[in-house]
Amino acid sequence: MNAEPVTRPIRTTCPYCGVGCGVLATPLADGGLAIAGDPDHPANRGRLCVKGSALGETLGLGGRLLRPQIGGQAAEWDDALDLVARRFQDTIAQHGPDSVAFYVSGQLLTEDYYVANKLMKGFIGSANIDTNSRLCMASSVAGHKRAFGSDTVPGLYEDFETADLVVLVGSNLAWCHPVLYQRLAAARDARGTRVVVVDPRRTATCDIADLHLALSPGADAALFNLLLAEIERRGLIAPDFTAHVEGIEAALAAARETPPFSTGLPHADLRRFLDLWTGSEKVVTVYSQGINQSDSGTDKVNAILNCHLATGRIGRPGMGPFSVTGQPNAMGGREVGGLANMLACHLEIENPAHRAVVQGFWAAPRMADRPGLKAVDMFRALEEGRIKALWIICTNPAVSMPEADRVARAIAGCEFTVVSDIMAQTDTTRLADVLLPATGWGEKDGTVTNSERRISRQRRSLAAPGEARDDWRIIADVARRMGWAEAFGWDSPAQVFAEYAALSGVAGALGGDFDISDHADIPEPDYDAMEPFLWPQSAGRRGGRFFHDGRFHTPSGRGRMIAIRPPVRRAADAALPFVLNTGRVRDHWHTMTRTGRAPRLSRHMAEPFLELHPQDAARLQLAPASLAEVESPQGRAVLRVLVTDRVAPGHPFAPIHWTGETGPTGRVSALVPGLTDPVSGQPASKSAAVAIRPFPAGWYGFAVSTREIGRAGDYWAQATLAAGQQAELAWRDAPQDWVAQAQALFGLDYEPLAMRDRSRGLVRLAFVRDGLLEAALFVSPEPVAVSRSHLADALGTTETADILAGRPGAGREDEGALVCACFGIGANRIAREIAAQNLRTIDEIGECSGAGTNCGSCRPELRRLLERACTAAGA
Ligand SMILES: Nc1nc2c(c(=O)[nH]1)N[C@H]1C(S)=C(S)[C@@H](COP(=O)(O)OP(=O)(O)OC[C@H]3O[C@@H](n4cnc5c(=O)[nH]c(N)nc54)[C@H](O)[C@@H]3O)O[C@H]1N2
Ligand SMILES: Nc1nc2c(c(=O)[nH]1)N[C@H]1C(S)=C(S)[C@@H](COP(=O)(O)OP(=O)(O)OC[C@H]3O[C@@H](n4cnc5c(=O)[nH]c(N)nc54)[C@H](O)[C@@H]3O)O[C@H]1N2
Ligand code: SF4
Ligand SMILES: [Mo]
Repeated sequence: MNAEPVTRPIRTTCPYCGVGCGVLATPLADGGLAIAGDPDHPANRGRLCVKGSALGETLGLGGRLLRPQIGGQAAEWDDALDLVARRFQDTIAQHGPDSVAFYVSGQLLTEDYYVANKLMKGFIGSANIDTNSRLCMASSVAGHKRAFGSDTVPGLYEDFETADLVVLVGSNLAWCHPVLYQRLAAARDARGTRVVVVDPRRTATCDIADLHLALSPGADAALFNLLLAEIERRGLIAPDFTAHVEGIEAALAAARETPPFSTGLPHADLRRFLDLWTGSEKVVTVYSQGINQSDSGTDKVNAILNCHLATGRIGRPGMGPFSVTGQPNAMGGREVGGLANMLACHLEIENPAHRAVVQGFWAAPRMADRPGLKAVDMFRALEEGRIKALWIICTNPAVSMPEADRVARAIAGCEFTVVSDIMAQTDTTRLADVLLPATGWGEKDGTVTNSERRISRQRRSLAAPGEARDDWRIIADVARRMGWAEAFGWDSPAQVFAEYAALSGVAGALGGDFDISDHADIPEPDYDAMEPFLWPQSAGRRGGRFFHDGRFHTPSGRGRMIAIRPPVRRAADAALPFVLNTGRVRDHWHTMTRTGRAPRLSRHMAEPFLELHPQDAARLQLAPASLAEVESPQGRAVLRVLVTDRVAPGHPFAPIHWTGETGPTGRVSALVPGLTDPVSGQPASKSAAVAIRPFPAGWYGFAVSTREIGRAGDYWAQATLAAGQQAELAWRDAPQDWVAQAQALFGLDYEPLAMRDRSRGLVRLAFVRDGLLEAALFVSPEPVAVSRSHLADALGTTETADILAGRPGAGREDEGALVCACFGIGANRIAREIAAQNLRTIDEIGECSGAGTNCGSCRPELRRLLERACTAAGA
């Protein structure tokens, strides 16, 4: 290994969340990349969170899809592309354009997205292209369009720093937009910004909250209606601004009717919120999936926008509503028209003038003239055989779609499925007829747009592995084979971007706000050198904020307030008494195809879990660390029980990251119904009605191995370690012979060291060869009590003397659960340092141990450890 730099750092952008941090990637002699934050990028000014910092660890070629496959066999590119083009052509010829579909992703680059959208909407002549952004941003898009007439985020990140009050609604910013969270936390330290978190769950984000409103799930529209009524009562409606807004009377009337007890909040908390919001002119209301992923998500968005429109607190420094985007290019996808109900450049598919303009620009033979199928309906149409050929690009719907089991069956049953991915084995690639290897982050060139409308370059720093090709090129190659060589004849992503920028100028001339025509026909060197910029960027306009001038994109030119009637909550079905909330953990990204490969990112949360309130746990007789079986009419999951009062009784939480690859019984979207918001079509992924019962585990197991761990038992969840893998296991019934079971798990045929404690039913087996620990399996009738970090650290080493004791021997210390992923520092070490050195602040912990001083993602956890130490000391 040679970790010397071989070239200067390449300026690029992180491929994870929508903060869109600039990254400096330095190619190393050993083929890897050194990763650092780009001090010159306006989104992060040098900061990175733990996922961004660990990018270099996710780039190995193990598991990559390196050649095209047809029917599971390696194939030549020409054969694969010919087959895809022919099957799509034949299907269209026989059954019409609406019998085919593309399901794409907010993780595609703008250039990839533009090409896919052009092919489907202008050339195939159907709008059956939808994106995983339907599961993510659709309600925000629909809410923006209702209120503003366009899908425009009015504000900028710097507003978080200049606001006096920041309200985070349904957003776990600390874990999901960590660098933006750090910017907010720094502003709060510097100038005392008030922070309110609105979330039924007490998340890490609450660490910096002056007020946490643990409202009843789904009660957000009621909360913001109550706020709107309070705004009116206090005379805070801004008449100069509302002169440019319609619908105010109806919205106020609906708000006045909202009963004050409909949020589930204590009166004093509600009062404090109303006082804070109405009392702070400079207020930013940030919202994310707790708002969007709801069967009334669009109404919730408009309930928030109403308050900003009524007070004129919009598009001015330090104030405005702010929808944070999830994926790195969720925003870019909205701009190119990746959703089934949009055209490119914010133009409307249902507007004949818009269609004609785009058709003319593309010289398109057959324009789609009505919206296509939205994600949930698209997979239903697949199930019913109405869609006969599907191309899935850069997303893993067999895991992430609601009713995921049903979606997986529909994909398996489709006559012809193509999947473009970077990885060979995912729950979705397994179902494909044709697999196309794509280049991934670091290997491709293009642009992305972040949450504040800033367009940045992703730049290539590594060669394409194997035969992988760029997504835009793969799609264009298929289009050329379908007979549209000229329209898809680009040679580089720069040329695609130049065409797109030119089209945006045409859209801008129609009055649209998305206009980057300064870059129309951009030459290659300028594209290479492009600096991050805010849109719009055209002859007349440059970045900045929107709507402070009262000019909107609705037909009347006025903004729109919407009368919101919060839904009446349904009584829970007695058979499905729990409302399951789902979301993300700090160190993993979605279906973990990349973050799951980094040992550093896999130790924070190593298996699928269920956060359950102590009352629920007691009633269900679920002990901490036991397993729960969760069932809904759509599916079933088995999850580790984490008993905590961070969640409310009746409202457990489970993370979304585990898959058939990493934890086959932990696929939580299999539990989620295909219920959607009527306006946006976005699924209600945060509120699945479920039943919960103890999983009857007779035996629990924990295994580590220097090689891949085979599947066994009735529960199995795997994670990557620096020296191999670990797995959590459970069996209903004991296997005949534990040694044989262990040998099968590890693919080893020799006798392990063994310890059996018959009174407690413990079996501990360690495979030691030439003094090195190759593998170990610990089993117990109770959840296995062993220091995971101790076994993980001993793996592949000669530190085997005390291995069967399950904890470090004298003179060695146990790290405990990982807290700081950057420096590998565990909870036990931090607790010891706090006690020994009498540490009082997070910064002191940092000075002493390094924890929390790099990316800062673990600072909320450090604060909790400090609090725990203080409580213990005081007790
Ligand atoms: N670490 C990490 N970061 C990520 C991602 C990742 O996979 N991992 N994914 C990225 C993507 S694509 C996205 S979309 C974003 C998502 O970012 P967030 O939306 O911040 O994340 P989630 O965990 O999905 O959900 C946010 C919160 O909504 C709360 N919630 C549930 N129901 C309600 C409700 O009725 N009302 C309110 N007010 N809140 C509710 C949940 O308790 C949860 O804490 O994260 C991005 N960043
Ligand atoms: N229950 C529940 N379900 C949810 C959510 C929730 O909160 N709760 N959140 C929803 C949200 S907001 C989102 S965004 C989705 C995310 O869900 P998905 O989009 O399904 O998740 P990812 O794991 O990001 O999938 C990306 C896939 O693209 C591959 N890939 C990576 N880079 C490239 C590339 O450059 N080219 C190609 N062709 N492939 C690439 C990866 O290997 C991976 O297989 O999940 C949704 N599902
Ligand atoms: S906050 Fe983290 S995941 Fe998001 S863009 Fe920045 S480094 Fe990447
Ligand atoms: Mo998302």
